[in-house]
Amino acid sequence: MRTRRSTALRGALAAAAAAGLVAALGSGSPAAADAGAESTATAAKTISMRSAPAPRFSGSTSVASGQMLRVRNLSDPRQHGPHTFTLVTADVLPRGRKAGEQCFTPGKICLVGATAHEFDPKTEELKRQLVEAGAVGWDRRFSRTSRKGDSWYSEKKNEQFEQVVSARPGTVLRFMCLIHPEMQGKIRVTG
Ligand SMILES: [Cu+2]
Repeated sequence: MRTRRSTALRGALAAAAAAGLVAALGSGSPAAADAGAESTATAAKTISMRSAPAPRFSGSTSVASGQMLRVRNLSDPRQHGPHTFTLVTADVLPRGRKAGEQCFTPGKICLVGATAHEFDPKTEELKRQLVEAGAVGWDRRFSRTSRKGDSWYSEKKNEQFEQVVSARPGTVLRFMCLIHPEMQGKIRVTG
């Protein structure tokens, strides 16, 4: 069955981005403004959001606990719309060919994540660009048991955001894009 919800949510996000309805979030966020500053202690590791040939993540496969992890959007929003970098546990990660469609149903990660970002499909407004849970920094994953995790939303090319990796050494942080559930990746946290 074709999911109207999936199409509607994607369309809503894309429309919101095109109309610039949520543009103020990007430029107004202190976190986004600080993101251009270089980390002086240890060079930041980077994960990039890319759109060619298909939406995907690329970049570092390991990062030290306590090190900065930067996420940057190198994708043209007119091509595939906005992206999110969302930490998730393996059990909520969409799998299989139909995973994308099923992701936008109640209780599934895409809808849960969009709700955490305070995205309202009726008004097409996304009120929260950064969802921060657990300790400050990248550590908390969206999971079945504790619903809320760390997630950053971006709809502008060359926009970037960085914060410290607060997850413990030995953790494997899996991540995905709530808008393109097929965009998935993982990064190992070292000591
Ligand atoms: Cu995406």
